[in-house]
Amino acid sequence: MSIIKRHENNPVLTKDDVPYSVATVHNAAVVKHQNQYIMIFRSHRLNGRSILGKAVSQDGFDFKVDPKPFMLPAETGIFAEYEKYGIEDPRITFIDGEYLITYSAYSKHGVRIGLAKTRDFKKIERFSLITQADYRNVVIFPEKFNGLYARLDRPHSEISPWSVWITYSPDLIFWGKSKLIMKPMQYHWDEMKIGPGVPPIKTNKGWLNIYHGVFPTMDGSVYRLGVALHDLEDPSKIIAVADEWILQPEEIYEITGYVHNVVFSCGAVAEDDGTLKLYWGGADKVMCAGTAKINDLVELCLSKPREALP
Ligand code: BMA
Repeated sequence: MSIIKRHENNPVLTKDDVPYSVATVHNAAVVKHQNQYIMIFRSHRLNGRSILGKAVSQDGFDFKVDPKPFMLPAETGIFAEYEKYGIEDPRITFIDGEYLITYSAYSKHGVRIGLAKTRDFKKIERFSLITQADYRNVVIFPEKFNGLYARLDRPHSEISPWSVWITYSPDLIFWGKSKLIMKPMQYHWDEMKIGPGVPPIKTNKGWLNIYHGVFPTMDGSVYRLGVALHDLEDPSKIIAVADEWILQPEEIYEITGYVHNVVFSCGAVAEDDGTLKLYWGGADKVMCAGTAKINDLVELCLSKPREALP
């Protein structure tokens, strides 16, 4: 039995649900805001570059897409220079009364991370570009540690496989104190690269980190999801990384699409009853949803761990 239960109506959102022209709907962040579920999803336009759309749901599964896109690449100012090739893979963290949206900004200079803020998902303010080039997958913790914001990030590396780092900031502009905290494991489902997925979820045993891991095959790379647990007070300390994945491409809409064999998550909602609603892109083409017990994910880390830094 799978630890993640796929929703019966998967895929829950596809390009056919979008009232403007797109080729895909995937890799969405989802948050609960004023008793509604807000989904900010990525779509490829028909020129191959990405934009962000917004959809709203009352139950977390049945979403209605806004008539217009939520965020397009910036046209003026410093952001325009770095978003020309599109904006991708949003993640959302609620902290100090506002939602922080991190996203990958693509341009001829490479990929770096932009940070935008909103309080109501109507007015958005682009705030800062928080990495240089060659970073993806930045998730911000929903609490500060010793007065500092903390993020998990994933710089590119040619020497060592792509790994998860932690970095801190006093103001969401200047970032430092970076440290490598988790690496892929050789000849393991995540041996090629790992990257943060869902912004960390607080549990009584630690911060739950749902990440993606990639394995190279003769038929291309396979993207799966895994879990790790970080210390509540010092999130640079990893308590345990689960040895087994929690989700892999199995359904037809995960096996084939825009890029085949991909499940990729940027968001989840932790409900008060201990259920997690998890969202993932299927084959970079559709949005899927499922549920899990948060305790089961925590227990998987604790009962079947592997080394964090092999
Ligand atoms: C990664 C990113 C993701 C994508 C994944 C699978 O490198 O581009 O947005 O879902 O590859 O194609």
